[in-house]
Amino acid sequence: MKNRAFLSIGSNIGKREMYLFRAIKALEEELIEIRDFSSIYETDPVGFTEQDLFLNMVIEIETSKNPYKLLETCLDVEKQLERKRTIRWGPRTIDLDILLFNQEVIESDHLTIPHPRMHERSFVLVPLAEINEELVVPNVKSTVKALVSQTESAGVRLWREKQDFNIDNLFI
Ligand code: GSY
Repeated sequence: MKNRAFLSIGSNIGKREMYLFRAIKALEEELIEIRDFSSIYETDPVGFTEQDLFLNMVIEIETSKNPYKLLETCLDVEKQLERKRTIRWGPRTIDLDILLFNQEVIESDHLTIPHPRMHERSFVLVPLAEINEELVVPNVKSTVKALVSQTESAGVRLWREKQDFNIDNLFI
């Protein structure tokens, strides 16, 4: 069975855009199909604020993997991209978060879906709304559009428009 999921991708170390694109390429090599993607946004850091600006985007994927296998794949891709993380919430070459997996609600020791902070993070909601603003976040029972309108999005600025890069021929 094919599952639909949404992933958030972020980077704030080094060649940030290259890390986003390399993550997408690595996911494709792991048999994950990219169905849609957002523009890239430059975003103010949330959590630990004394760090560089992030680039963030969201992708919609299709996969036959279950959510736990998908998490393993995301962690593998982070490892491949030499993710360095010395401080919790601190700088990283790449961060891959599963936001939504079909309309499932999962709360296990290692995995929480929907992502527990997605409904309050404009760096996730703004790019996600670009893909599908009518999508319902099942645990909070709100559409992405409604959540965006309740969130301060001043720290999220369009950096590269979707139409200005070719997901099938990424420059990395
Ligand atoms: O959870 C994702 C990593 N992260 C980010 C991020 O990707 N973007 C911004 N703007 N702030 C962040 N804080 C953390 S932690």
